[in-house]
Amino acid sequence: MKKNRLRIAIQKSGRLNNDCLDLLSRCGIKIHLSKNSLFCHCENLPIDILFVRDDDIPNLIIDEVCDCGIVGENILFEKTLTNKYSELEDSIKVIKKLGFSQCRLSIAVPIATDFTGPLSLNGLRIATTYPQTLSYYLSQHKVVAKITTISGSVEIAPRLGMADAICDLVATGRTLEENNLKEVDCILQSQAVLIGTNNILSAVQNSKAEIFELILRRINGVIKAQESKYIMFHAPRSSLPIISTILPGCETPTIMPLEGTTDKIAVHVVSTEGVFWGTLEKLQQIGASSILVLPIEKMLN
Ligand code: PRT
Ligand code: ZN
Repeated sequence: MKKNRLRIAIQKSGRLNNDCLDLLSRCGIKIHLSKNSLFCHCENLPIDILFVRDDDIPNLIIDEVCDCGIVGENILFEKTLTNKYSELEDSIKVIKKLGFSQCRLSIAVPIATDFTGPLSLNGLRIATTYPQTLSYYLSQHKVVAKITTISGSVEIAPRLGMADAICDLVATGRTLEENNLKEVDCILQSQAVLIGTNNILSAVQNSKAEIFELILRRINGVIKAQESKYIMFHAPRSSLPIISTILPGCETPTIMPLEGTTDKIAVHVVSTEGVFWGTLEKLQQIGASSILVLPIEKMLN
């Protein structure tokens, strides 16, 4: 059954789940979700989805139970240090950064604690769910501290007297603030990544590699579309040379005549970079009007 169907592991529930399902759906992967399903047959492509805890995804790929999966870089880094480094390097490849679930793994201490650098952590007890990454950071900075590994709610450890500092994921910083903690050093920046077995992209052509390449092309298209905008506006014909300097990342614009005038044109462009209000105001300053910015749903180049 496994042979020719691509198996993708994603988180069953939690912060990565929605974005993963959304990405798969944007890639045209149709699945029928039932509440407790751990395994799902894709209806329109030779793909199966496995729903698991995020921590299990790297090992499922190392063991070749799955061909690829989506996981946070924080988990991958911790697993890299946990497994023998070369073993993981030999069997897993980061194929694509996906841009969602951005966060950072940071050191935080109670607001009243002085912190002048990593050496301030000497002799302290630090609570974390990432003992390997923390241990790596401490040894890099030649700090000797006691690592207390706990599986959740790390941020309350200092209040409970269990730890003097923590090493935990931070996104907005609100959780730290609510627990009277301050972020003092960032160990690792993280986002969701598509990982796969080392041979998934190898030259050996088989139907699995083909389906993987198709999905990868679609993922690239989805990400490019998310970053891009379709911009339409009217502008004086004479301003054409400046337009491309105002809108960097634009493909060659489509120029159309406007009924009843020869000195004004309609311009349609795809901008592959974010379009900010300042950019639109600059267009307005060179005489552009009726400016519309539209999202792009799909993009194939
Ligand atoms: O059950 P399972 O093991 O699958 O899930 P989990 O409980 O281990 O992970 P989950 O769902 O909480 O997070 C999955 C992944 O989302 C993480 O491994 C990160 O890659 C990513 N991610 C992105 C985050 C956050 N942002 C995040 N803010 N993971 C956790 N947090 C927590 C953090 O631990 C802290 O408690 O949110 C709090 C801080 O958030 P802010 O916004 O207050 O700073
Ligand atoms: Zn987890």
